[in-house]
Amino acid sequence: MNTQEHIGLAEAHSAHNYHPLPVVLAKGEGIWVWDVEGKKYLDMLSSYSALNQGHRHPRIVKALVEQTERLCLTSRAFHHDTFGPFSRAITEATGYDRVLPMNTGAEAVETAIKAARKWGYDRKGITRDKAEIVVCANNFHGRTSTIVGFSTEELYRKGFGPFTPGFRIIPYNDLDALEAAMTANTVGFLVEPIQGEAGINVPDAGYLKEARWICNQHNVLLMADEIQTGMGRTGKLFCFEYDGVRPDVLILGKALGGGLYPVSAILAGDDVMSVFVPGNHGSTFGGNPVACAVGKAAIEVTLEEKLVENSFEQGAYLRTALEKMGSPHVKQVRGRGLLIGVEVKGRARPFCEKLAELGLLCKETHETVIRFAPPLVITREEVDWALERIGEVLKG
Ligand code: PXG
Repeated sequence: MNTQEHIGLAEAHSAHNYHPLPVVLAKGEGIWVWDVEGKKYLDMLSSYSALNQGHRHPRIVKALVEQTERLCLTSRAFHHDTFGPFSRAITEATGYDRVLPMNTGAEAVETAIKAARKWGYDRKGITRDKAEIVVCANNFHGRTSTIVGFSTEELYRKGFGPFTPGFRIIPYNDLDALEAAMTANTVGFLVEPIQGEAGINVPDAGYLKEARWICNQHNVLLMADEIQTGMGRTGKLFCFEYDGVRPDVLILGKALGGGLYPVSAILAGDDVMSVFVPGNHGSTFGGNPVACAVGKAAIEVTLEEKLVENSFEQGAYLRTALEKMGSPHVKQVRGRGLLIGVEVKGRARPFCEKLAELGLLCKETHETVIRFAPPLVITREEVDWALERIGEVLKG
């Protein structure tokens, strides 16, 4: 089947909850993908940062294949022999006491919400059902009905109510608003270190550091959603490191699955994680043998192949080069590491469509921002290859 036939088939038989570029992919390797016509593209989206290690990283594929040939699923009713090694690898890599694995990002966010609420009741003595969590305007934390309930994006919410109460929305990057939102019932502050879906919004330097201080003053958990910014994407293993702070709850997803399997998790200290007791939270597939094998390999590849350092280096190079282009279409270039947003004066989609024709895949976010987020295995020469095409599309 050709491109049009594939698209036609999908349109005929699936829900229309996406508006993809008209490209049908059939193969991927490293930073490259090929469509059904055999055309090759550089993947500068990386499945919204889930492909930090690149497509089909051999070591991660090997871990998955070996595991699937041995044991795939046990449920958490029994122990399995990949769970402990994964748990140790991720807690050692992050410095947290404990991990609670789930599958998708939204599930991990839901887990963090439940942890914070229960911590508030058990440890702070908050009156039953009164716990409040502070979140930011323009957040993106996933698509469950609780999570879209505290979104400020009408498209995400409209028609999906009634919503879960207990959330207070403040402007992003506004510390006075955070201080003012704190009440005796506040249990957590849920925040993205960079707002990816809102258009790669980078807060002021020190924002998380001050937020940490405010949370400490009010005995409130700082919960960082690093589903998109984590695992080296922003040039540090975690974006919160730029502010020299440590969140109480770290939320991971996307690239924890090594670009080939859904793996998410929350990490926290004993004090928070001990609110969970047998029976009050869980998931059939969370922490399954394949997920654990893949998650462990994903972390090892990220650290051992120095993807974090490469993200920092290539990110700085790409960003500087984009700024130096001095394109008349560009309003601002922003981001950290290899999470870069180019805000253009008009709509971003036509630029993305032209780039796709030239063999470079990327996606607009929030109408006016082109997101450049290639796999972290990209080399300097490959960044130059991308820059040539971007230069051609952004020139006057
Ligand atoms: N938090 C952040 C910061 C995210 O970027 C999620 C949570 C939710 O993860 P899951 O695995 O539940 O999708 C995200 C996801 C899409 C899409 O197609 C998702 C994201 C970005 C762009 C598109 O649903 N981010």
